[in-house]
Amino acid sequence: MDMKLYYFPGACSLASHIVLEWVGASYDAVRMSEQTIKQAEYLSINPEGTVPLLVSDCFQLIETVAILGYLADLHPEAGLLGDGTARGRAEVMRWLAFLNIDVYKAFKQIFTPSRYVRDPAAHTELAATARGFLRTAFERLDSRLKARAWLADQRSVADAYMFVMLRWAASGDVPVRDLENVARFAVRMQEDVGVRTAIAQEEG
Ligand SMILES: N[C@@H](CCC(=O)N[C@@H](CS)C(=O)NCC(=O)O)C(=O)O
Repeated sequence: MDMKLYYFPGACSLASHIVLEWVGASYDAVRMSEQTIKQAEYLSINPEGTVPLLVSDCFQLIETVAILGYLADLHPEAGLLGDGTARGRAEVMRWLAFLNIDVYKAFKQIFTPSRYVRDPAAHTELAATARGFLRTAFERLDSRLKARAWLADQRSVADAYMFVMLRWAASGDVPVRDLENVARFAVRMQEDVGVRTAIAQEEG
């Protein structure tokens, strides 16, 4: 059975979609929406009601970090978790953790502030604080990319995830345009065939 990736456009599931392309997997992409992921049919396969969900041989996997790791482990030849050394893998995990825990959570405070504070009057302040945090986070990513093309020593799953966070920077009004190394990274990703294919499938 081909793998199935459940996604909705613009969501963090794009990172898994890109990695499916990078490893050359045979898969179906199943388009969902913010509404359909809360309906009984989907909740019966993913009670969390979130994307991404990867279904493979009756094995159902949620959590982006787990899915990215699983796909990379299925295709070690793609080298998306480093060069096969413990140190290479640790470098990838370092950036993946930073993106998934710190950066992702800060974006959630901009996009879904009511999950963090009840008082609507506090939402603007929460989003402004998150934007400040994110600006510093992207400066850190920019300085990391100063003398290198990818976050780790070679292209990895962390780059796919960072690309999604960069797209969110535009929709979440986080200023990153002046960060030259980040801008070069964005162009490199936008020109990548796998990235283009995943985006075309999601937006087509
Ligand atoms: N920790 C999960 C979070 C998954 C998640 O919250 N995905 C978002 C889209 S980026 C979603 O499905 N949101 C719908 C909701 O939380 O109701 C991961 O990293 O995969």
